[in-house]
Amino acid sequence: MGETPDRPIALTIGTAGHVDHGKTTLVRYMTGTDTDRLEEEHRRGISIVPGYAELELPSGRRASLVDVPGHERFVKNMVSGATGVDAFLLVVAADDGVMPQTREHLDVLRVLGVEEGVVALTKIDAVDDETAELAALDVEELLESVGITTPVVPVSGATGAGVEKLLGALDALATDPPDGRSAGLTRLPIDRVFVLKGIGVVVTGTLWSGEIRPGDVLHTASGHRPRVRGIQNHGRPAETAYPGARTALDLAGVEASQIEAGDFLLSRPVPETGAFDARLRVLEGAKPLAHGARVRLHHGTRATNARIRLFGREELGPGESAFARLRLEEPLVVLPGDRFVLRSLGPQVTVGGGKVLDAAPGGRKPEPGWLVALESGDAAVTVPLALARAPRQGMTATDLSLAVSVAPEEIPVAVGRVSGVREIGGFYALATEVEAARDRLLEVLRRRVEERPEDPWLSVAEARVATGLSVGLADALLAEMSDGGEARVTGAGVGLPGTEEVPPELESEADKLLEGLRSAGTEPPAMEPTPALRLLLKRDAAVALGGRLFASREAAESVLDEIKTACRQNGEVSLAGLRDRLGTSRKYAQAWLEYSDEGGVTTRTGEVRVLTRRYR
Ligand SMILES: Nc1nc2c(ncn2[C@@H]2O[C@H](COP(=O)(O)OP(=O)(O)OP(=O)(O)O)[C@@H](O)[C@H]2O)c(=O)[nH]1
Ligand SMILES: [Mg+2]
Repeated sequence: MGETPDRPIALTIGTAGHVDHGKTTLVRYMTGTDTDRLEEEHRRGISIVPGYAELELPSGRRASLVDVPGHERFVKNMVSGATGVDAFLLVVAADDGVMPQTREHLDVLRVLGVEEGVVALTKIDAVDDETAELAALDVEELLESVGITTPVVPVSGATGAGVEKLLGALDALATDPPDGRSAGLTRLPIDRVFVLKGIGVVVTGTLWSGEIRPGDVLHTASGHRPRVRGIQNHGRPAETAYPGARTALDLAGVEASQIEAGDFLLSRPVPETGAFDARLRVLEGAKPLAHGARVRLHHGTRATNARIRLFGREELGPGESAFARLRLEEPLVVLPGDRFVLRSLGPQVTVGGGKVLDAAPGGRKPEPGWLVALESGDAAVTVPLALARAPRQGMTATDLSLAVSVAPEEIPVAVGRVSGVREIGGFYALATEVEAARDRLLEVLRRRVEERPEDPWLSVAEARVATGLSVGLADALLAEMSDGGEARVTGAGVGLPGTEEVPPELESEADKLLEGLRSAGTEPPAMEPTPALRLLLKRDAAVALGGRLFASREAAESVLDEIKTACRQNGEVSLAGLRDRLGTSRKYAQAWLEYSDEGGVTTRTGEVRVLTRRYR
């Protein structure tokens, strides 16, 4: 899709930097917007919560600016503001140089995977050249130590010196929307919820992935399903919210009390998780992280306490990384590929973070190779492993994309390169499992024909069970076997091709048997249910009495008529009475009365039968 004039802003730049270094001043100079909205922020002269402004770049492109607070007490708000940003604007005051939150913010950004950005060396008007140069060196050293190469632009938020150059540098940033964060699924981490008079509940956030349009019904983890009434992007109505865009949604169908900052809005329900496996990194300047340590985990716009489980090691040293499990004290909506930030609980400082690999880990520790495969992102390895973890279930492109972190639309291509995995009716499954299921079903069908030639069909439910597959995958296999002429599948059941006809030998055997039953009349023979007899029963040409007695349908009708007549004449019929009427023995009369009771024609009262209400 090309650039359309109305396309809302989808590039979001987050400020970063130590308290009082001039972030808000610079944003105000560049945008005309005062991002310090709170009275308290003005009174104290510091930012407390993230603020938002729209920035026009020299090329005419526009970007969103998230202006975060620099005070060490509000790093948690900075983390929440930095979630979902595409690039950073690190602000360092030339009169102060690199300070603790300069480093910490840069750490947070790196942990979040935001490695692209520009540095503004500000307050340049307040220092002499030498001081400015020293500060610039200080910044360059910091950038080098973390492996980030980016221009350092001297500016002043007071005089506007250098701002043009800064805007040019920001304009030069790549603008790709956020990479593969579970594309296909819409996720908006909410940073603000408020009620507007005459409008209703409004939420804001930086859209992580997917698109939102008016009329969309979204989901929260708590089961609410708000409908999007309207979308705004920096105060202007928008038809679509794009990934990376600052987004305000006007919601129907949800109360302000049912939704809060920290929640995600999702295009479909995603289960919350209480634990996930990840690649965990400890920052170079941090203390070691011990197995079992409790930390503060920030994800999206939410934070919770979590405990670290290291696999087979006691601690993780500064600058080290390893696979680990994070056990959350409150569940989160987490997906593979998501970034998270860890801060220590004692002195609250950023100590590390990582990338989620498995959001639904099973067992006490991951199977060998599973996390390595997930981290490699190589679908040729991850897809078969993911399928093998849920044997015979099959997975849709959506299921797979969530499990192995490949966009759903890329799954067909990815799977196409994987041997041993096939697509069947919208499911992906291990080819060996599908073939084994096909063989099992054919075997059960063949046995069925042998054992019950008169009724060689399985019900659809029986056929599904015979495959041993999940219902969805079984149905996909049945459809494929039907298309391929391997099986006949109708609403009535599943059979082998050709089994729709009763074999002629069986047909003639049944004819002969029926003749016999008819001539036996009201004195039906006792017999074992043969295929021929079962065929007659199925066709309703014969009926079963108790004691393995079988009679023709005509005989049964005539006896029931006899019973009804007797009852209508005498109000009741006794065993002896029926015996005499039929001119038969007590044994048969008894069997017929029971048959009549069974069929709901009569009911027993004492020694006699009377007609049920239905036949009276
Ligand atoms: N001389 C001069 N003063 C500046 C400049 N930029 C900011 N200031 C002053 O520095 C102080 C702090 O500026 P802010 O813009 O609020 O700093 P901040 O980085 O947003 O601070 P927090 O959000 O609290 O971290 C204010 O008194 C500003 O007037 C500048 O370029 N030159
Ligand atoms: Mg500020």
